[in-house]
Amino acid sequence: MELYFSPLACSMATRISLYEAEATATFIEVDTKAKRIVDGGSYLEVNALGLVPALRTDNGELLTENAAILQYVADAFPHAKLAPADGLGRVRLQQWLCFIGTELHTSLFGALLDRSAPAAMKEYIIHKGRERLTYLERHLAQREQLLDAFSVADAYLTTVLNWSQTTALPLTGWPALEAYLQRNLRRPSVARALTEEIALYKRQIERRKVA
Ligand SMILES: N[C@@H](CCC(=O)N[C@@H](CS)C(=O)NCC(=O)O)C(=O)O
Repeated sequence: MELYFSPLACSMATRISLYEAEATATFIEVDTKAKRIVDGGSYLEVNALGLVPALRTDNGELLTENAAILQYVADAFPHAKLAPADGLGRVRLQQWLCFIGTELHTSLFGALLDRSAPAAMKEYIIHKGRERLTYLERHLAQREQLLDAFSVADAYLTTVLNWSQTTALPLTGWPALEAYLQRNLRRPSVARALTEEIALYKRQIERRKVA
């Protein structure tokens, strides 16, 4: 399979999941600002929305949206146990994937990372976001991971919470979230993905300077 990704973006959740499964995949870097594939070609021809991640399956199907791609990866590599096998467990996984995607990724951290968003809007977003983080804090205060074991939802949440380090919303007021993040950053799959993507991110910054 081929993963279209941008360094340190939400697509890193899929890279982490692939590493958890020890799966082989081709990683295709995208400049989401320029909407170009770094090695050449328009990314809009792959995904008309210009968003990462996108995943090309071995059968040639193109999948988009984190929640869908992550579940596809979990199902493709069942030995990695990245999604619960029972019906209710799968619904709980979807519940968390939706929560992360809508309440944290897009409407909170995604908006805070948007340099063009007005300051007053960011203040309002932080105000609303605090409630979401407190809700999550209560859930994680008694648990190591979102469900009974590390799942694709944790790969996604770890990726998104990692952005808190560069926004005006550090996790200092949420000790369970901070502990969860630090614990997962030490997982081999996460540490490997992060090391590789930080290096690619630095190269992306250099490339943009000369462009
Ligand atoms: N709903 C999408 C959102 C994906 C998304 O926001 N991707 C960001 C990176 S984290 C992106 O590609 N941004 C580029 C842009 O907004 O043009 C999903 O869950 O996959």
